[in-house]
Amino acid sequence: PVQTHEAPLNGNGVLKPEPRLNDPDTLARQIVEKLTYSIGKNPASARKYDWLRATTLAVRDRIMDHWFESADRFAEEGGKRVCYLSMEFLIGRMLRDAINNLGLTEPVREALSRYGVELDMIELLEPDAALGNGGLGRLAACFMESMASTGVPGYGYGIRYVHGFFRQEIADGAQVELPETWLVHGNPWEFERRNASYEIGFGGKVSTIQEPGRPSRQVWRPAERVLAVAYDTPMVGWRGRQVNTLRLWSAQALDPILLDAFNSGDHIGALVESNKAEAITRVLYPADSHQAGQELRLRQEYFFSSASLQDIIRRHLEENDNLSNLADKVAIQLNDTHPAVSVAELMRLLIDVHGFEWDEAWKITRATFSYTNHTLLPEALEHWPIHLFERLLPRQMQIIYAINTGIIREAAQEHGYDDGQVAAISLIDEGNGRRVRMGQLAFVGSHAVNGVSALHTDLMKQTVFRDLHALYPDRIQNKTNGVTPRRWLMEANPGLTGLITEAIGPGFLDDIEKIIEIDHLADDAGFRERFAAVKRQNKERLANIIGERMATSVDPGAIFDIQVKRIHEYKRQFLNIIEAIALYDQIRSHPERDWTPRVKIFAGKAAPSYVQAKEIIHLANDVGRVINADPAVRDLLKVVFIPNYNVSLAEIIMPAADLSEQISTAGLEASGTGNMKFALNGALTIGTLDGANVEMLEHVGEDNIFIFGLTASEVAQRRREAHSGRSIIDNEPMLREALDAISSGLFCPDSPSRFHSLVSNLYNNDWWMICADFRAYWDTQRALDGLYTQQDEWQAKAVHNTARMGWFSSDRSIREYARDIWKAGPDREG
Ligand code: NTF
Repeated sequence: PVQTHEAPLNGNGVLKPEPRLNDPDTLARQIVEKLTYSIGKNPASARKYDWLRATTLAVRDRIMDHWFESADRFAEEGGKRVCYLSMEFLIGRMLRDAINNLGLTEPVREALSRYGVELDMIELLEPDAALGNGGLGRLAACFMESMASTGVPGYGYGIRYVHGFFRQEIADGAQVELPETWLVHGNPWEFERRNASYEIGFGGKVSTIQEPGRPSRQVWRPAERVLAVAYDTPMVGWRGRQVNTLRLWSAQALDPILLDAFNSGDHIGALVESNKAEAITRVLYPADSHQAGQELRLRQEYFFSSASLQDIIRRHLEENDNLSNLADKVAIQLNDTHPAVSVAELMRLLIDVHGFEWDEAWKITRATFSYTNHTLLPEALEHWPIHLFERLLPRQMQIIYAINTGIIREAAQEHGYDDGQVAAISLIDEGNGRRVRMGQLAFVGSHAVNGVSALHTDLMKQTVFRDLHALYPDRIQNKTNGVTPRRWLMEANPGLTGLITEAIGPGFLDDIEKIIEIDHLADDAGFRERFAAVKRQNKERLANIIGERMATSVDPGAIFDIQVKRIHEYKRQFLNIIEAIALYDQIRSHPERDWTPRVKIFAGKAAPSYVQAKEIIHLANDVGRVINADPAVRDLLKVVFIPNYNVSLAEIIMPAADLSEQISTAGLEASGTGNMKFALNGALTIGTLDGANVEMLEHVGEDNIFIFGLTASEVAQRRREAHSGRSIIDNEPMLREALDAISSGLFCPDSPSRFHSLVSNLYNNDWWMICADFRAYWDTQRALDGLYTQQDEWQAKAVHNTARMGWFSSDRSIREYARDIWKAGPDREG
């Protein structure tokens, strides 16, 4: 049949396109059409990148139809919408995800092959959308995909950073940060929506207006205004059933140029305002688990919060008479405290702009918001100096004081709180140069507050939010994280997906918990062998990349022992490196023993200002250089640091792991999500009882996961006792020798004292329990060495891991949020 592009109009004059055909012929024709008329190339002259763009545009056309359908359906059903406010969306590449979810992977592959173009090659040219730092941002991306896949009408709101997460290079072993430029060639996935733009104010004054016969009201006259302009990206759900919207805000000056200044010769001054405005959305702050504390960061937070709320309100008023039923129609999830200023901003909009009384505004606000906490690290908790807050957001500051007064009065009058208890729940930290505590603000402004794993939620109740939890005992609940099986199994590991489909049919693709049906195949030698063969292929692919990028050859027959994540002291890459050095030592001293070959692989970025984390990267590289070149280890051990860890690299690494390192100091990793991706792809975990590892243990069973080390409460106990590493080091020769080797400059002869402070911290303090956990870690690693030589046993455990990870799907997380917090989505609406 001939596919025409003349789309008929329906009765209302709305374009009703014919459904596009998805066969390779039609796709090939349309891709070439895009190449010709949108890119301006013909197949003969087109470069790979042109094919990528043409393919993206052809796929995007197909998404559009589903997108409009979803939007029409939500509008018709009038159900509740979920708005996910997040400073970060760490999406990665989008083409493979879109065509996978639309069922177009094979037809597109076939269509391109007719022109001698390989889908797998052009996919690699798409830049990662790296609008996030790590776990928190990647979780937001998994949640967007899962909302679209489970039928939740979800809207992501965030910032369209011009420069996403920095590109990492390693120069002489050290991290170098380079700007990331994902938008330089344009972004074919996004649509600019000039009609959805809002003014955002900063600074200025608040005055009280008293009109005769009316209550007084506050009017904020900002000194500065910028424009927030929306860019929309479609988020395609599984089987394309639903397409949701990710709306990212870009800042622009109201006047692009000050013509008066320009005409009078001040060419730079004429652009000052526009530069200042655009600076707001220029760069992603690269600090993970650490509060940035800069004014620009607070501007970013308020900018995207206010724009999102104005947008939510405008849409609500298009469909409803007024805002009193806002909470019935919209649930707003605050992803960590970065958008917590929204609580004050919604109050301002309700009271100052829409004429609500305080009490009703507060009721609506609380009923609308909910808040997810992602870390307990004190250095990560956001608190802003009052003077800065007041200068930038004077009206919001007034509102925060008023909220605080209400909460404190309630605590004192109804619950008899004394001064000490009041200070603990106050939104204002008086002890620390007077600061606004954003966690407290998010907590009191929300009807539900959640942690991201069972352990983390318990610790939230006992630590950061102990006092607020006592005051509002029903507010905190747990929502254990999950990962999307589309990106992290189907797309990242087509080999394993194919094998599972052969074994149990495709049902698990629609309901990942059905993957449990392969569990009994752990006993089937033939299945284990095929499972191991898939792993081997994935390891070979990674080995090739390591060979190409780093000129290091690694043996795919060795254990691939992998730790990839942000570099942080609490994640303890240092412990892993020390174990590598100890092993190196032992292999050299006992060449006669039967060592199991291992490749230790690291990747991850350090915050540019985090000195210790950068030293750890340097150490990993220095140690790798020495060990990999030492003929005495006979390739029994390799240490590799792969630069520039990002989502695309993770998609190659996760399926290639035998062993997943999840070794944070217990009590400090809120959940972890890499742990889930690895296990889903059949890696065994060596880990502490931390974050979601605890629940993984419950699901996979204690025979199939390798847990070691102090528990969270033991860590807390040792810290109270001011534990130091010295006595442990004195009694543990392997540890001592490894540390001596580092201190001696063995790995850094050019600068022997490079790692002195890293090592002396262990002697003096051992805050992260590296010495305390070393022996247990070493013993567990050696047990794993032994197990690896029993391939039948190892592979059976690997199969159990894959089979039992279905529960860790972000579809399950999203269903729980929808049911317990948002009261939205298909289950609720029937
Ligand atoms: C991270 N937090 C936690 O460190 C991880 O354990 C967790 O899996 C993810 O959040 C997702 O919940 C952060 O990234 C931040 F920024 F809050 F520190």
